Amino acid sequence: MSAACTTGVPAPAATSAPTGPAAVAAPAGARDVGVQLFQWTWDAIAAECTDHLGPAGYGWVLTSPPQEHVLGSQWWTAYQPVSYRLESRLGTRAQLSAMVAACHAAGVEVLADAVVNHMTGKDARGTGWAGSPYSHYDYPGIWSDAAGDFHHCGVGPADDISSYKDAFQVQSCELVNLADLATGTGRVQDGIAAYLTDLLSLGVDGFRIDAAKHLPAEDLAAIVARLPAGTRIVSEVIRGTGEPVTPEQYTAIGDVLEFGWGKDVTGMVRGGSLRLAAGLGTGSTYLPSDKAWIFVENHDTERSRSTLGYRDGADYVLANVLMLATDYGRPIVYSGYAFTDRDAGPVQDAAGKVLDAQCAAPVGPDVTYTDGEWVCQHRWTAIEGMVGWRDAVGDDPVGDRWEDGDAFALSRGTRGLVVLNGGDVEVAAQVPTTLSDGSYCDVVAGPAVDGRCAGDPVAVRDGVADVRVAPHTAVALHVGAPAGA
Ligand code: ARE
Repeated sequence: MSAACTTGVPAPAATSAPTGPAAVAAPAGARDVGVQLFQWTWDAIAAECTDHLGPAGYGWVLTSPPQEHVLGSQWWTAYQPVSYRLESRLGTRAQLSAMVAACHAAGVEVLADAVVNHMTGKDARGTGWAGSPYSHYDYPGIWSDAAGDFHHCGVGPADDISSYKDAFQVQSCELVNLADLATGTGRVQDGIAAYLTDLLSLGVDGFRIDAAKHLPAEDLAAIVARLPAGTRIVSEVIRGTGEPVTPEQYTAIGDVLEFGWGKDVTGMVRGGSLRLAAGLGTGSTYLPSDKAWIFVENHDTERSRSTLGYRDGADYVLANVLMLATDYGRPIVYSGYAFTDRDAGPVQDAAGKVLDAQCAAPVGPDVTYTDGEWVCQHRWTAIEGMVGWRDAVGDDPVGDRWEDGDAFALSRGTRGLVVLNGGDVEVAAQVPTTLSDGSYCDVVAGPAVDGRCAGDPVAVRDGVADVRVAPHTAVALHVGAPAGA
């Protein structure tokens, strides 16, 4: 974990008591788990920080893009900026500011999705969400073709990227017709830095740089150099076979999203080959751990169905358990809404404002979600339990690994043990562990209530855990959750 990843916001006082006298406080350096609350309004994120994210131990939240955008009901209108006014269908500037304050009070940092590579992809004139007029290459008072603010690569009739194997096209042509900013000019760099600085002035802690692959790394570096030192930056650079623009080119600027992890864990879990989990994050096609942010899915892979998602139920949970258990990279839990149509936006009112997210009770892998319903993966019992597990193990490295058929286990120092079963039959096993002797609650099954574990307590004797793991589930023990308290 890079130093820049350590949360700078003080953790709130624990709201739930540890489960027993032997419970051990979370070590320093914990709370590194983030959650992408896709298309959540600012008001809903504020409430979620206070009521759930902070108490559950999430360290930070990634929002959807906050700037003024084109009109339309689809989710992706957010990725077509019209101006940098902080007025969107997710909320106003005042609501955004209040959300950041509420999250910080709950010990949760806020990262905003920064769309800085391009403006709109609309060929016709229009008006944005906040009333700003625009045309494809003219954004009054901000950018214009006359000022040289846009690239026109001259490749093909529409200036669109036609080959990702050509770095010039990737960084100077248009991504799906989106007007491509000439980020090499000082004028454009100043304008983008001013937008990001405005967000920082509201307390935002850092940024996901959308479509970073499409900005030359030196242009992005010049923009980031205009921001205060320590601003958290994570670049979206998807590794593509044989492509000249690579994630490694962006690691000097900050951290980078590692798309390979979600892809590989998907194949592994779908194939029932959890014993291969030890190899996740190793090898030359992975970013170094201290630069990598990992996720099972994001809003794009959820729609392309290229990774596991909420519809995959138990397998999706297993992948999330692995992500939260590993010491490779920095994990991001994804939380969105149910959909059938790839383009469908979140539920909106008649004026187009997104309605505040509501998490129905119960939420989880066995619930059937109807279109538009908030899936609230971050509140699923197993995922929330593993966020607490990760906070308890802190920076302890992966120690012992164990495998048997479809089952896989790993320890994190002397603080935690996870045993996963990717197969179709129950696993009953004696798993070596460095946890001290005692009886532990399985936090994947849920939090202890009145001192009673939600699942079967697990005994550890002489460095061996005696576990039973149902098919396609996991058992997770940590020092902060002893049984029988
Ligand atoms: C929409 C319409 C288009 C229309 C356009 C302009 O769908 O038909 O032409 O508007 O009017 C999102 C949506 C897009 C949407 C866009 C703008 O996904 O559908 O277009 O918003 O509203 C590449 C990029 C990567 C990018 C992915 C999607 O490298 O950066 O494509 N991901 C981010 C976001 C997206 C967002 C954008 C960028 C744009 O996460 O949500 O788009 O802001 C290989 C390559 C990858 C490539 C991938 C897919 O794997 O290696 O680099 O990713 O193929 O092409």
